[in-house]
Amino acid sequence: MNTWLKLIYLAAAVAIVLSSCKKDEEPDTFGCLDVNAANYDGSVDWQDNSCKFLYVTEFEITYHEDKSWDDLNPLFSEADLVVRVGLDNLNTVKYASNTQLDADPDSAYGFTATEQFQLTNETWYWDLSNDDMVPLLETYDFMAGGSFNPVFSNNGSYVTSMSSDGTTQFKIYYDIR
Ligand SMILES: [Ca+2]
Ligand SMILES: [Ca+2]
Repeated sequence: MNTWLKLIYLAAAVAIVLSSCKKDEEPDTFGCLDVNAANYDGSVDWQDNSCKFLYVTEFEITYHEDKSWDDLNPLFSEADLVVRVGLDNLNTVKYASNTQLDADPDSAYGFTATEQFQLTNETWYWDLSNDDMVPLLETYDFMAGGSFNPVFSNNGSYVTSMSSDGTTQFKIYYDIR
């Protein structure tokens, strides 16, 4: 090998060592690399145990179309609300509420979560229906529905989702832990 070639190899080797040294001098950063977490940070180097997740505590439904929902039951024609929440276009239901009888179109109705399940970073679905409480006089009717990403739109305590037809507001309250 001639001298020039040796010098070039030497220079290249020195450059590689210097650049790797420089890289190693940057301090490693630690944080949460789980995309389902409220404190996800894709810029950190290493996962630590700081991840905090969203756990649902309460659901709230407000507003629906003010009309006679149970036409054949004139004494109780107000809607009887049932809320469902889940994944996969509601093919997987994670929560279904008790029935709120004869609901007022402008009042807010809260439902405590029976299980505080984790809200993951994906599209969640909800819908609101008018329950069929009286046989023959009432039918089960879809009223409104929508979708949301709880992690993407999280504000620290709840997510608000308007129904796709704009009539109904749905809120999910959660704890971060
Ligand atoms: Ca009714
Ligand atoms: Ca009904």
